[in-house]
This record gives sequence, C-alpha cells and structure tokens, in this order.
Amino acid sequence: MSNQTPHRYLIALGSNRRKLGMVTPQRVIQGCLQALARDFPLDAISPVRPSDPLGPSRRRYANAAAILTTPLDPPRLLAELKAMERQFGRRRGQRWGERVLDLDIILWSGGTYHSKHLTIPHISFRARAFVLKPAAQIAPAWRDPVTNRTLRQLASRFLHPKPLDPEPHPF
Ligand code: A4P
Ligand code: MG
Repeated sequence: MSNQTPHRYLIALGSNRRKLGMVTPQRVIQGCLQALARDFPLDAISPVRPSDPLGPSRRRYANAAAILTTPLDPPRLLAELKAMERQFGRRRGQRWGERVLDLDIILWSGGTYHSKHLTIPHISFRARAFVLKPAAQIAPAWRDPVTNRTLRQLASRFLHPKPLDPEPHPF
C-alpha cells in the first residue's frame, strides 16, 4: 500500500445470481458492501435496488453504488475489486452473462484514466439507469469529467423520461 494522498472512487455493484447462503442478489450486494467496508473507508452507500436486466440475462439484478477512499491507484483498486468478485464466486464466462457479483469503477477523483485494461469514467455508465440512479443518490454533484455533467443531470433523463409523442388520433 502506498502512502500517497487518498483518492475517492465511485463504485457500481451489480448481481443477478444467487450465492449459496446468500439468498437473493440483494443479499449478495449487502454482503459485498460489508466486505468492502472492512477493506476501505466507505464515504457513502446507496440503497440496494432491484432492476430489470439490460442484455441477454433473464434474471433481475440488484444494483447499488458506493464511494470509497483509498491510496490505491486505479489498476491496484481494480485488482482488489476483481479479487472480491472471485471471492463471491464469480467465474469467467459469457460477457454480460449471469454473475454473482460485478464491481465497476465509474468515476474517481483523478478525472480521466485510460489503460489497456481500465477506462475511467466507465465507458457505458451514462446510458445505464441501474448505475446512474444509485450513483446520483449518493453523489448528485459529482461531475463526469468527459461531459462535465453532474450525476444528477445524467440521471435525470431516467428519472423524468420525456413523454412519447402522442399517438395520432385514429379518426
Ligand atoms: N474494465 C475497463 N474499464 C473498467 C472499469 N471502469 N471498471 C475492464 C471495471 N472494469 C473495467 O469487465 C471486463 C473488463 O473490463 C475488466 O476485466 C476490466 O479490465 P468484467 O466486469 O469482467 O465483464 P462484464 O461486467 O461482463 O463486462 P462489462 O462491459 O463491464 O459489463 P457491465 O458494464 O458490467 O454490464 N443489467 C442490470 N439491470 N444491472 C446490471 O448490473 N450489468 C451488466 C453488465 C449487464 N446488464 C445489467 C447489469
Ligand atoms: Mg463489469
């Protein structure tokens, strides 16, 4: 562990599979939040919410977001998060397949970061209600360094979707 200034990270958590002894995806996420809190100071934790699956999986997900503080740089934190996914029983397999636990780094206090194995901000988070809703609950004013929009602004289109154009009158 280095003794540099700590960084803040916004982490998205997702699960749509049961783990033995943890009855539901919600419980998997709660167990992971407890495990994260043992390793890192958590500044904020969102409620755990159910969400409809995006992609091919049929099972509903549970999702949440957390803000943690650590001196670890992004690749080191990613390695810790991948180790935690493995501890929770995640196996490599079909991309976007069912998973016991998925941990993504969404934003960090260092702005943008890019390497072969890691891109921050997470490349798809702006299109994902299941990430933005919990994230905006705990960090509404945090700005995406790419679009300069706050999480509240990015989440608002999911919270207040535009009404569909009215159907033409049939007569
Ligand atoms: N990687 C690059 N950038 C990052 C980052 N910012 N955070 C690399 C984490 N990882 C990052 O990820 C594959 C590789 O991406 C990592 O090894 C890392 O080097 P993965 O988690 O192993 O694979 P994945 O999760 O199957 O792919 P991906 O693209 O991360 O999928 P997502 O975005 O995680 O989406 N529907 C609902 N309702 N709720 C969900 O949580 N999740 C997914 C998966 C699909 N549908 C969902 C949900
Ligand atoms: Mg992932």
